Amino acid sequence: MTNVERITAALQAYMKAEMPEELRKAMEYSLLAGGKRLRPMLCLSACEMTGGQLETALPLACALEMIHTYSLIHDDLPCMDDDDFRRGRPSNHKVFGEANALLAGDGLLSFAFEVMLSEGPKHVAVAPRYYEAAAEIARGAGVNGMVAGQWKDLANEKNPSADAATLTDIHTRKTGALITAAVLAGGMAGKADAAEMKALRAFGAHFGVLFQITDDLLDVEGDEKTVGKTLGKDAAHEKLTYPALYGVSASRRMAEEEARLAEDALAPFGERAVWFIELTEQTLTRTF
Ligand code: GRG
Repeated sequence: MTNVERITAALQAYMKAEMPEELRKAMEYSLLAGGKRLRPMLCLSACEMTGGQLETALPLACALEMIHTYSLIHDDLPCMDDDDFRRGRPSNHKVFGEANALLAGDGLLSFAFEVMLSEGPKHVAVAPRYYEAAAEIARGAGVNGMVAGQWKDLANEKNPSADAATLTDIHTRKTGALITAAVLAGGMAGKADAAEMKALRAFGAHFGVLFQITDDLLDVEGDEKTVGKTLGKDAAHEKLTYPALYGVSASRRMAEEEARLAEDALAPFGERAVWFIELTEQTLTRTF
């Protein structure tokens, strides 16, 4: 079984918990619709790279994917980005209605914390920093992380005076914070020492920017079928993005520079970082 299959199997198992059937359907519709499973993979891989047990990181990884999926459902709502397609199928609110989509997102967010916290006692003896990892995920998702980034993103639509510092701040929070939390949580579930945690943080920061720049570029140059969502929306909403501020070629060069910095940050791990290096290279040329 690959790690992506392990994550999907664990998500399916968690979703068998008792809850109203219609709510389960709405949550599963988006959670089990595919997606790259990037954040949970970062978490599991950081745990493995730092000498930890995969089972310890699995509840944290699943919680990351639930939180990420809730953010996508809410982001697609008409009151936010108003997107009709996500993960290659109609957005959650198109199928279940706005109120139910809102609740499916709320359900995934709260269930993420239920899973992380209720699984803790099983893992804390082998991973004493397990709850610290859960707190890191909460910070990444929360009021100074992803939620703050989304807030600032919406506040800066159609803002002609928005500058490079604002762009960096928005994306460091909106995309980077949960990605960084994923690798840090993996390191805490593993046996990362202080120097390795510092390296993971630096990798997360640069990889997060790289991921966001390539996301912005896909919105300009990607293929809708392959990406699985409506493209060209950033320009339509007059969003502050890398291509809008710097142009496509300069954005591509910035992505290459962030990839180099992300790979440099992995130096302390030597050969053990091979999965992260490959991921970074693939992200540079990703088509979805
Ligand atoms: C609603 C609080 C709240 C936050 C929303 C995730 C997000 C913040 C907005 C989505 C819009 C967007 C394009 C964000 C930047 C990059 C990003 C997070 C893309 C989606 O993540 P992927 O590519 O998606 O990992 P999959 O479907 O593969 O999991």
